Amino acid sequence: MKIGITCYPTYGGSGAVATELGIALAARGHEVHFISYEHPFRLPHFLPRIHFHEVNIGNYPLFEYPPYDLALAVRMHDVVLSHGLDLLHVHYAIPHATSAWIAKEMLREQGRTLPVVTTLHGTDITIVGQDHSYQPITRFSIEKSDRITAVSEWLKDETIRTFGCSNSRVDVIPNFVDPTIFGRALYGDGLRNELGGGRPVLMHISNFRPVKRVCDVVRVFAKVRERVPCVLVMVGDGNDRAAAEEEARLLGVSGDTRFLGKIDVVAPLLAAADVYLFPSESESFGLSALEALASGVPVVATRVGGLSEVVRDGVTGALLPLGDLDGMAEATLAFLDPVRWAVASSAAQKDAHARFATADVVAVYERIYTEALAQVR
Ligand code: GMT
Repeated sequence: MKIGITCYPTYGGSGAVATELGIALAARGHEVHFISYEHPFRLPHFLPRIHFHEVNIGNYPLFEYPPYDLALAVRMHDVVLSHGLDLLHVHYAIPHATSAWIAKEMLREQGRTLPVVTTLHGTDITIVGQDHSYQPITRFSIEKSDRITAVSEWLKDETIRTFGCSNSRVDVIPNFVDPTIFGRALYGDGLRNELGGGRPVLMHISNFRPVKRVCDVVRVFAKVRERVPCVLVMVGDGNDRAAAEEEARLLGVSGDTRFLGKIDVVAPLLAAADVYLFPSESESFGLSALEALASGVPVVATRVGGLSEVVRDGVTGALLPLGDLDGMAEATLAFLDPVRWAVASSAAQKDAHARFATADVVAVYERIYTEALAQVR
């Protein structure tokens, strides 16, 4: 198949999933065309059967707010025609599903049908889609998609609750992880020793947006460190980084906290961690939690959104109420016991590899594509 994929190319879960999906599809023989404003961050510069088409928004002085969604629709239309694409798969409803619908309507005028598959990732439904300015167009664009997928049962329910969309079928297809990249035994102990100097390593990876509650990560770490010597490694960057750094200073733990900034290749880092901290306010799935589990790292997280579909409470990690920092610190301390850690680490890796392996999940997307093609013919 020739598949067009549109996603946010910069740091973020939906872009990571879309890019890994494109790479996996190309490895299975499909031709994949990424259409976006920048080269996706997880995409190496050359891979067979993968193409990148940049959306150019121009710089016409009248446009204080250049209409990216229109430029994207035009680029989608172009690429579909010039490369003979079979379908478009857009990740994140706004504005990608809307642009895809416009491109599809332009093609219809030319007598060409084009199936559009939309994958909902989370904040497109929970935050952006509920903003009054975007609500009606989000609902419209979701309903106009030929197939809709959501990354968790929770997000599917949330989509139906928020938007109605009762006539639309939503298939749940979870995030996935490559067991040949994320795994404890794939990397040595060198990085763990480098980061912690022999002490346990607590880790958090995100885009440091308010929804991730990065200051809570630091607070939980400070409570744990009062009882057991350990270090905290914070990976990523975003609006709340300065506040988290300040919190570490105020709590007197900045000497044992390292802020590494944005790092694209996270598998070796995760394999060097002992416990992963994920105190999010909302999380439709939690890709980084899955990547941690697949690396044999027990996850201590909040019981929000789709996280309970990913983390098995008491087995592969612990789920606590939002804001229960004492509970998260106690759960972390429990996992730092070497015997408990070994059992949880092995269970985490096995469970993640068994339920969310790339090959299995990508096959489900392929089935959805085949069905969408049959539907529009
Ligand atoms: O929150 C992020 O890290 C970015 C956001 C996105 O859409 O780029 O992530 C969402 O999609 C991920 C991939 O499907 C999910 O694993 C995340 O849980 C989800 N984030 C939220 O729901 C807050």
